Amino acid sequence: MSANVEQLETATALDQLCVNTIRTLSIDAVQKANSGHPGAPMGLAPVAYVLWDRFLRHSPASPRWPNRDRVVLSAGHASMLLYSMLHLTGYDLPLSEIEKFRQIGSKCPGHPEYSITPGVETTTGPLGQGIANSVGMAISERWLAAHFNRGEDKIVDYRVYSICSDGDMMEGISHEAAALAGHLKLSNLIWLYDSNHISLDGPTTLAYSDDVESRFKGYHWNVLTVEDANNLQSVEDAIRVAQGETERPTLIIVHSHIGYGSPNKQDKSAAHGEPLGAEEVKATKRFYGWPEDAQFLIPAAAGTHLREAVARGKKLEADWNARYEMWAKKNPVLAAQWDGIVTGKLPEGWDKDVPTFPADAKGLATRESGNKVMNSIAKHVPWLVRGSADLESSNKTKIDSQTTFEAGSYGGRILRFGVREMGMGGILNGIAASGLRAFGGTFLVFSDYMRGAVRLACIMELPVTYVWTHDSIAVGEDGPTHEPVEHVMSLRLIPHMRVIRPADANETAVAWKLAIESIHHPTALALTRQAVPTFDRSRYASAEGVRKGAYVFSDSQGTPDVILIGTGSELQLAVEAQEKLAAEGVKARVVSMPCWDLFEEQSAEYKESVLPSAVRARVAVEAGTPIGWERYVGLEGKVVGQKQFGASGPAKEVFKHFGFTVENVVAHAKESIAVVKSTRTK
Ligand SMILES: Cc1ncc(C[n+]2csc(CCOP(=O)(O)OP(=O)(O)O)c2C)c(N)n1
Repeated sequence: MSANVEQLETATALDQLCVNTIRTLSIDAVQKANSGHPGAPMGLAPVAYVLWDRFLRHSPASPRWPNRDRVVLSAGHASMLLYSMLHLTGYDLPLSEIEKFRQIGSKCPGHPEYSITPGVETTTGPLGQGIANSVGMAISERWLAAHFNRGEDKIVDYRVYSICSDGDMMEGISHEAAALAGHLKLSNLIWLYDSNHISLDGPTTLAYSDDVESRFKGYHWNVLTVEDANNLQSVEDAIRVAQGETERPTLIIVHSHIGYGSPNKQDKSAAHGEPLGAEEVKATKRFYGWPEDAQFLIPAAAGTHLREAVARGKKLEADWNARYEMWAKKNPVLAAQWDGIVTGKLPEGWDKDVPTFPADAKGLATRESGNKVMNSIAKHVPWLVRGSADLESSNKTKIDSQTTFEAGSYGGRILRFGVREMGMGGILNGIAASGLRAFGGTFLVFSDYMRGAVRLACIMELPVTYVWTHDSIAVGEDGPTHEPVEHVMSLRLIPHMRVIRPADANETAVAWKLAIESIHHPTALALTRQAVPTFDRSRYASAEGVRKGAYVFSDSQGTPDVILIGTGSELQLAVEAQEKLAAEGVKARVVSMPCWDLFEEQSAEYKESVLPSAVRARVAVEAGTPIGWERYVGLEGKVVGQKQFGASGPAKEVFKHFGFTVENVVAHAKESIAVVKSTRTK
């Protein structure tokens, strides 16, 4: 028997009405889209309801209010749960968008996407990433609080919640992120873990028998359990206890039923990732005491109650604004910094101390020059924080005269990730999404460990900077496991990524400036372990050319016979080859190409001016895979690249062994010239 709406509003307690509204909205959106994941929203609706209704300090009318609590739905496949909450609590997400769930152009895409939907704090979907982001957000809150709050004058005191699932818990990144959160005693962090014992392929017992409670206790977390997700009071009690915790992050293990209320699919993986089906939707609605034919029904009482969040949020924001005004009057210098963080504006003169490096044949490694440049910027950008995955001394990522961010002392700008590259990647995204400028370092070869998070930084257009050093086979003695070969090229493949491989100290300075100026692009700095000469810029073109991705570094007299394109540490080989070829009467132009992505953004005229199409003899020199260079050298061009894994040995010998010599570049140039000639005469 199905109820009518009036009966339902009087007969059902308001809380239950709201919970079932969340459930049925999610069910209907998935059913209409004929695609999506109804099960988790059905099981978790009571948890979301309690969190949003009784705890969350947010302002739906002002989704970016800086002191709002953050909620990260790490189990991104349960996106309809989040969209239902955002719609019902009054965000600018009309029902018409929910009705277009998973359709092109909808504000309700399949998985939550940062900057598409108001109220979505981060893009989730790849399991485990969201919870790592939440750790970055909690770190940011602690840092902002330590930096800006003054005694009783507090402008930062928000909490970070994450809703996560069995899949999140299984992913390796959750281990790294949770361990660090426990170590740092991030008591502002609360994870609500949906323990429903079902994942995509079936029961989690197929592959998962972790004792999650012991695991998190081992990370020094506060662990609480809610035996029944449908018991609103026990969910509320647990969150309240978590909020009272001052020393540890809290994990609330919530036992729930996937697909709750579906007569044939509850507690089955069939409820996980496909619509319930028209008949099952009806049967489920009957179970909830819902009108079985109503779709996208929001009973007035539920709608009104949940939308009270708007007025509450306005009040919270107004109170905060008043606090902020008083605080800003007393702390004008800090207020200017706060403004910079919130608006993304850099402080006046942030780059005024960036050094210009004098010509020096011996030179220095770009990781070294990078450190000098970074420090010259860091002293003017107080909210530039950095981390390294236990490789600070190798990556040269130390910020001078700064302290470590550590448990109980959260004002330091040096983040220590430990040997946790995956966690670092996800945490950096959470930090960047919180307005701080962040960079993280490890060896370039281990960028693979970070790649999932890097890809998300690109999707989210977050200005994270990666300091990836030891950028070629010139790592030397450590051998092939530590020598990147395919990395630079494969990172170039990620849309929106700026991969910059500077050739000398002055190119490194411009590269760092670009990274810091960036608002919408992650930047990868591929830096050398070994010294590279600092070029004499009175003889060669200005390093400002890096801004265009590629530039004519050294031209020939008259039309060149061949163009030599170099990146990073191999530019010097191209320069020396140019001289050798000149001695033999061959005119070569040298192009420095530190960043493909920026070059691609230039006008056709500019590109033609650097790489004239009439000059078809070309050689690219890069100690990485040659695959892809055809784009710039063409079919008649040649690549001095690294086809196979490297080798263990002194760097100079490894380089020579694999053909990174001036002679080899000269030989390839001649070959390319010969190929062009032969095709011309045919
Ligand atoms: C990194 C990653 N691997 C695989 C998937 C595909 N996937 C989406 S949901 C899911 C199962 C998740 O089960 P659980 O987290 O328990 O969610 P529930 O079944 O409770 O909705 C899988 C494997 C993914 N989204 N991300």
